[in-house]
Amino acid sequence: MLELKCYNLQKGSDKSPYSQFQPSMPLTLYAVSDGPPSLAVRQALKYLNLEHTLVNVDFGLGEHMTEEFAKKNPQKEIPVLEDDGFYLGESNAILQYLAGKYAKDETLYPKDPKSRAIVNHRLCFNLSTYYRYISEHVASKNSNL
Ligand SMILES: N[C@@H](CCC(=O)N[C@@H](CS)C(=O)NCC(=O)O)C(=O)O
Repeated sequence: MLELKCYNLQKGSDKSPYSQFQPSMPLTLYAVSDGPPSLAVRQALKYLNLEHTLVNVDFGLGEHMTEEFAKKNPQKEIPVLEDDGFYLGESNAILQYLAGKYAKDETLYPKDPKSRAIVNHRLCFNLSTYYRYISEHVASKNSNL
Protein backbone atom coordinates (compact mmCIF):
# COMPACT_ATOMS: atom_id res chain seq x y z
CA MET A 1 0.00 0.00 0.00
CA LEU A 2 1.38 3.35 -1.02
CA GLU A 3 1.84 5.68 1.90
CA LEU A 4 2.67 9.25 1.02
CA LYS A 5 3.86 11.70 3.61
CA CYS A 6 1.81 14.90 3.61
CA TYR A 7 2.68 18.30 4.98
CA ASN A 8 0.14 21.08 5.21
CA LEU A 9 1.89 24.31 4.40
CA GLN A 10 0.27 27.31 5.95
CA LYS A 11 0.47 30.78 4.56
CA GLY A 12 3.64 32.41 5.80
CA SER A 13 4.40 36.05 6.37
CA ASP A 14 2.29 38.48 4.44
CA LYS A 15 5.02 39.99 2.27
CA SER A 16 3.79 38.75 -1.12
CA PRO A 17 1.47 40.96 -3.21
CA TYR A 18 -0.46 37.77 -4.03
CA SER A 19 -1.30 36.81 -0.46
CA GLN A 20 -5.02 37.61 -0.78
CA PHE A 21 -5.47 35.52 -3.92
CA GLN A 22 -6.04 31.92 -2.89
CA PRO A 23 -7.62 29.02 -4.79
CA SER A 24 -11.09 27.97 -3.61
CA MET A 25 -9.83 24.39 -3.11
CA PRO A 26 -6.36 23.76 -1.69
CA LEU A 27 -3.68 22.84 -4.17
CA THR A 28 -1.69 19.63 -3.75
CA LEU A 29 1.85 19.20 -4.99
CA TYR A 30 3.32 15.71 -5.33
CA ALA A 31 7.05 16.36 -5.15
CA VAL A 32 10.49 14.84 -4.61
CA SER A 33 12.20 16.49 -1.67
CA ASP A 34 15.38 17.42 -3.55
CA GLY A 35 14.30 17.12 -7.22
CA PRO A 36 15.08 20.31 -9.18
CA PRO A 37 11.74 20.28 -11.11
CA SER A 38 9.86 19.85 -7.81
CA LEU A 39 11.89 22.61 -6.18
CA ALA A 40 11.11 25.00 -9.05
CA VAL A 41 7.37 24.46 -8.52
CA ARG A 42 7.75 24.86 -4.76
CA GLN A 43 9.54 28.16 -5.31
CA ALA A 44 6.66 29.39 -7.49
CA LEU A 45 4.06 28.31 -4.89
CA LYS A 46 6.05 30.14 -2.24
CA TYR A 47 6.50 33.26 -4.37
CA LEU A 48 2.78 33.35 -5.10
CA ASN A 49 2.08 32.60 -1.43
CA LEU A 50 -0.33 29.82 -2.38
CA GLU A 51 -1.50 27.58 0.42
CA HIS A 52 -1.00 23.95 -0.57
CA THR A 53 -0.54 20.42 0.64
CA LEU A 54 2.88 18.99 -0.08
CA VAL A 55 2.98 15.23 -0.68
CA ASN A 56 6.48 13.83 -0.50
CA VAL A 57 6.90 11.07 -3.11
CA ASP A 58 9.79 8.75 -2.29
CA PHE A 59 11.69 8.46 -5.56
CA GLY A 60 14.10 5.87 -4.10
CA LEU A 61 11.23 3.57 -3.14
CA GLY A 62 9.67 4.03 -6.59
CA GLU A 63 6.43 5.45 -5.22
CA HIS A 64 5.95 7.25 -8.57
CA MET A 65 5.97 3.95 -10.48
CA THR A 66 2.67 2.64 -9.09
CA GLU A 67 -0.61 2.44 -10.99
CA GLU A 68 -2.10 4.74 -8.38
CA PHE A 69 0.45 7.44 -9.23
CA ALA A 70 -0.03 6.84 -12.97
CA LYS A 71 -3.64 8.01 -12.56
CA LYS A 72 -2.23 11.39 -11.54
CA ASN A 73 0.49 11.43 -14.20
CA PRO A 74 0.66 8.69 -16.87
CA GLN A 75 4.32 9.68 -17.43
CA LYS A 76 5.01 8.47 -13.85
CA GLU A 77 7.17 11.51 -13.26
CA ILE A 78 7.34 13.95 -10.40
CA PRO A 79 6.26 16.73 -9.80
CA VAL A 80 2.49 16.66 -10.27
CA LEU A 81 0.14 19.47 -9.27
CA GLU A 82 -3.49 18.87 -8.37
CA ASP A 83 -5.86 21.81 -8.52
CA ASP A 84 -9.44 20.88 -7.63
CA GLY A 85 -9.32 17.53 -9.48
CA PHE A 86 -7.19 18.85 -12.33
CA TYR A 87 -3.85 17.01 -12.51
CA LEU A 88 -0.84 18.47 -14.30
CA GLY A 89 2.69 17.14 -14.76
CA GLU A 90 5.82 18.69 -16.32
CA SER A 91 7.27 21.37 -14.08
CA ASN A 92 7.35 24.02 -16.83
CA ALA A 93 3.67 23.48 -17.59
CA ILE A 94 2.90 23.69 -13.86
CA LEU A 95 4.88 26.93 -13.52
CA GLN A 96 3.05 28.47 -16.48
CA TYR A 97 -0.32 27.30 -15.13
CA LEU A 98 0.30 28.73 -11.66
CA ALA A 99 1.47 32.05 -13.07
CA GLY A 100 -1.42 32.20 -15.55
CA LYS A 101 -4.07 31.35 -12.98
CA TYR A 102 -2.84 32.81 -9.71
CA ALA A 103 -0.38 35.66 -10.33
CA LYS A 104 -1.99 39.05 -9.90
CA ASP A 105 0.54 40.87 -12.02
CA GLU A 106 3.06 40.08 -14.74
CA THR A 107 6.23 40.02 -12.65
CA LEU A 108 6.59 36.25 -12.74
CA TYR A 109 5.36 35.59 -16.29
CA PRO A 110 5.09 38.73 -18.44
CA LYS A 111 2.45 39.06 -21.16
CA ASP A 112 4.60 41.20 -23.45
CA PRO A 113 5.62 38.78 -26.27
CA LYS A 114 9.36 39.52 -26.17
CA SER A 115 9.59 39.44 -22.38
CA ARG A 116 7.59 36.22 -22.26
CA ALA A 117 9.77 34.74 -25.02
CA ILE A 118 12.86 35.29 -22.86
CA VAL A 119 11.22 33.47 -19.93
CA ASN A 120 10.06 30.66 -22.26
CA HIS A 121 13.57 30.42 -23.69
CA ARG A 122 15.04 29.84 -20.23
CA LEU A 123 12.37 27.22 -19.44
CA CYS A 124 13.01 25.41 -22.74
CA PHE A 125 16.79 25.62 -22.32
CA ASN A 126 16.52 24.10 -18.87
CA LEU A 127 14.27 21.27 -20.11
CA SER A 128 16.19 20.46 -23.31
CA THR A 129 19.77 21.05 -22.25
CA TYR A 130 20.71 22.13 -18.74
CA TYR A 131 18.67 19.80 -16.51
CA ARG A 132 18.80 17.01 -19.09
CA TYR A 133 22.60 16.86 -19.17
CA ILE A 134 22.92 17.23 -15.41
CA SER A 135 20.48 14.32 -14.91
CA GLU A 136 22.31 12.17 -17.43
CA HIS A 137 25.62 12.91 -15.73
CA VAL A 138 24.30 12.17 -12.23
CA ALA A 139 22.71 8.93 -13.47
CA SER A 140 25.82 7.82 -15.34
CA LYS A 141 28.14 5.13 -13.99
CA ASN A 142 31.10 7.53 -14.16
CA SER A 143 29.54 10.17 -11.96
CA ASN A 144 31.22 10.73 -8.61
CA LEU A 145 28.27 12.79 -7.37
N1 LIG B 1 10.42 17.13 -17.54
C1 LIG B 1 9.98 16.73 -16.23
C2 LIG B 1 11.09 15.98 -15.55
C3 LIG B 1 10.72 15.53 -14.19
C4 LIG B 1 11.68 14.53 -13.65
O1 LIG B 1 12.69 14.15 -14.26
N2 LIG B 1 11.39 14.06 -12.46
C5 LIG B 1 12.13 12.97 -11.90
C6 LIG B 1 12.34 13.20 -10.44
S1 LIG B 1 13.34 14.63 -10.15
C7 LIG B 1 11.29 11.75 -12.12
O2 LIG B 1 10.15 11.72 -11.77
N3 LIG B 1 11.85 10.72 -12.74
C8 LIG B 1 11.10 9.50 -12.96
C9 LIG B 1 11.95 8.38 -13.43
O3 LIG B 1 13.09 8.63 -13.83
O4 LIG B 1 11.49 7.25 -13.35
C10 LIG B 1 9.58 17.96 -15.43
O5 LIG B 1 10.20 19.01 -15.62
O6 LIG B 1 8.65 17.87 -14.63
